[in-house]
Amino acid sequence: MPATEELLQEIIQHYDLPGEQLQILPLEKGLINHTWKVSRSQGEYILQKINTHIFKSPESIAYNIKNIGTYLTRHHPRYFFVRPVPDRNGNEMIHEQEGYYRLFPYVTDSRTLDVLQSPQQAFEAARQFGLFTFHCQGFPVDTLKITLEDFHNLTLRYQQFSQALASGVPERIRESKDLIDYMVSQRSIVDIYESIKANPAFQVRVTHHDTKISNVLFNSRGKGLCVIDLDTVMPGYFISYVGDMIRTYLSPVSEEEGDLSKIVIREEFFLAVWKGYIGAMEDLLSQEEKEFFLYSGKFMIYMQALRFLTDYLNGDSYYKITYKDQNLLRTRNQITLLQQLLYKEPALKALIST
Ligand code: GN1
Ligand code: MG
Repeated sequence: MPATEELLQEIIQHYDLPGEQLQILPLEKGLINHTWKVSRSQGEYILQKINTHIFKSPESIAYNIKNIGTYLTRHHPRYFFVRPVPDRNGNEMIHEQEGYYRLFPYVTDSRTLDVLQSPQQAFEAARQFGLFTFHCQGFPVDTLKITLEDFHNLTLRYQQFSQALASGVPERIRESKDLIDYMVSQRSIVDIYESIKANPAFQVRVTHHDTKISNVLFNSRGKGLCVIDLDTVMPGYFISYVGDMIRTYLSPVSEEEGDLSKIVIREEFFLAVWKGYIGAMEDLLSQEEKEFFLYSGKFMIYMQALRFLTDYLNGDSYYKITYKDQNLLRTRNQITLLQQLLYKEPALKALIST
């Protein structure tokens, strides 16, 4: 539920902010949380309401961000990290009339991108995600709270898919037989994930888990400034980072594209992700982890295809849809992307072999 103007004004009263209150305007960014821009005579802010249907424990988000913020301020004071503004009582999250809110300073001369246009932007974004984990290296990762249980647990996603095959909408199961068969045929991607979990060469690190391009702030010269939207920061593997960048930065069209011929892998964007991420994380990644750079793309694309297909088979209960069979189209889209990646695998591997 969007909040009323009155309620928003009330929330602002929790803070001790300089200047007079001028305006609160909605910012149409993001599908999950509601966001507003707060303008005062001295300074601007971003106010955000957490979506508690998805994030059942908003306090966990606040807890993680506060601890990471404190750690970064102490150990890497020059690393740019946007912390929520504390209210008069020092709280970084406010609970008001069933809703949870937080306020961020608006970073001057910053902007977000909705669509990735150049390899340089891919490089900058990959670098910022890498730098975030790099600077969190000494942070005790086990103390992070889990804000979304089993978020990137591919084993569980496969189980949910199998469950949907048993209890989903029968007509949909019949109609999507070719897609189901394909997903089953690629099950080895899950087996590899399981071997990664059992392999000590793969470290669990502080991981952002949502590398979409709009989660990076850029300045007017196109330089990456920092990562934002830390709600899904949890312990994780580097394949979650690199995988979702491969999934969302390499193709010129999004997961919503129905013309499958437009789904292609752009090699120069792959190379940019490699250079940006490895440039920041080189010293922390094991040789074995680096060898799974390309696998991480298969991991995330396959997982996303599984999640869309599972949701379709279950009657569209998770992802927002605006037309019938949208989740089926998204599944086809992601399967095509996976096939394109597999097709290009030798060329991509050659690009990054050193
Ligand atoms: C959801 O809404 P958005 O784009 O931030 C989903 C991601 C998926 C993505 C696919 C909490 O994220 O895991 O990759 O859709 N987030 C959640 O578009 O399920
Ligand atoms: Mg989305």
